Amino acid sequence: MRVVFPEGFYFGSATSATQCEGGTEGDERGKNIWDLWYEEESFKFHGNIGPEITSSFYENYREDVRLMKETGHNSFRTSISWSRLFPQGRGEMNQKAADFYRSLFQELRDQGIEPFVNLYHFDMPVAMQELGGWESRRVVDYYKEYARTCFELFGDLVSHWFTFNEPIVHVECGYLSGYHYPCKVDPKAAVLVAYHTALASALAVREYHSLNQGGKIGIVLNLTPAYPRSSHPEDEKAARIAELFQNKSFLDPAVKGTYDPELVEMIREQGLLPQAETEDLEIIRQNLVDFLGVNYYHPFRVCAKAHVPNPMAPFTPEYYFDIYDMPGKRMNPYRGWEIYPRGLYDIAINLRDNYGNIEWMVTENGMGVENEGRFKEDGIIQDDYRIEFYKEHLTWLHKGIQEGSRCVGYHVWTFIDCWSWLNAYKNRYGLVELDLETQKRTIKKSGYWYGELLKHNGFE
Ligand code: BGP
Repeated sequence: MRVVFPEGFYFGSATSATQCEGGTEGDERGKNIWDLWYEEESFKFHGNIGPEITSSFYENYREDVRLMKETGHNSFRTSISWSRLFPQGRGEMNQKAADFYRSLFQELRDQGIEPFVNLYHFDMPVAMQELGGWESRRVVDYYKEYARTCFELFGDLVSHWFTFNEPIVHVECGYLSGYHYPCKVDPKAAVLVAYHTALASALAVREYHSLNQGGKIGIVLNLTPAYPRSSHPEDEKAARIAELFQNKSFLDPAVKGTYDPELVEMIREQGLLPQAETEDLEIIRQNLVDFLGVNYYHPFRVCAKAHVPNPMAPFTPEYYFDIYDMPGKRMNPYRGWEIYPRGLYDIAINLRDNYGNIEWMVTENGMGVENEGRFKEDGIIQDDYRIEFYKEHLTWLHKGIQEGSRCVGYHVWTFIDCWSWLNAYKNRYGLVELDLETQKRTIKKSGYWYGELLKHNGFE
């Protein structure tokens, strides 16, 4: 069986500024919340490794773009670091940062690699966090100004933009569970942050469209399809509610300009509904994305709640459902995530049938593995498990495309092993291995396989 993708399909990989760039003395970048958190509580980061050096992409990008060519990239996603470009989040711009990004995007173009550029990947500038971060309506406006500056500075080189990466993550991790700075447990703030983020995204879309640069702008969402334990009506209800919080909370405003009334009602019932200005709701309603990025790693299995929730405990969406631990599920034990390639097909069909068959692409899919050095033979990591993982996901994606879903690309996470937030360098995802000590790059077996994938626009 041959799996062949449509002509012009985008193959490539994704990374983000904080996870790969690092920096140099005198690069004049400002700090973001990850720099700050690491200074305050470095013990929380695996192996005590922080974001200062990561994969030294800031210095090595030229060499790295050449490696992209070798590993089958016709496209690549990264993000701009807001605090690198504006050390204070606004006001004076760091010219060195502007030069770096221009030169990177130019280099990609020169090598025939289409840049996909994201404006925000979990990395709030410290100066903006001090103003309240996403809890603050002012910060939403500063983000809008930052976004506009990016379009003006780089819009001649970049024609695919994303406003945010996985916005539900900074909501949940930053304001419900303590896995991202500012580590608050404050459901009311979480809802406000979610709403402000959707508004900020719509404002960036509006700015971009007003400049008529001819490209496209979207948002990257981690869509984790919710599956019920059984067909019992209460299990099915649990899945529907999980879907509302996990997926529809950002998908609906971005693609349809609306919020699902059932979700709004539940949030109201919990006393968490923010004060929304009519004008702001109108901005969300009118400024829809042109296309969608979808990150997919694992499904979400849920069931009806077994116990009445503690009425004193701070609200989380799990007030309405339990996580279902399905017997025999296939696991990536290093990351603790279930592997379920068919999920990608279900996403494709959902977008086709319920979201106007919007154009979309897979913006992340991948497998993080711990201690990969043990798979090294003849100096190359033999990551056959990763090749299998990609093949299975691509096969299901392909089926979705054949059935009419408008998916235009597939990006793996990630290009070179990168720094993964609290997990730092524990799990490696790259097509290219990084030696942390020497920063030497070595293409893995999957990297060579990916090169062949692009050449044949598919695989056997
Ligand atoms: C996604 C993020 C990425 C990346 C990836 C892998 O949620 O967009 O930034 O980190 O997940 O997950 P992790 O790094 O937590 O293993």
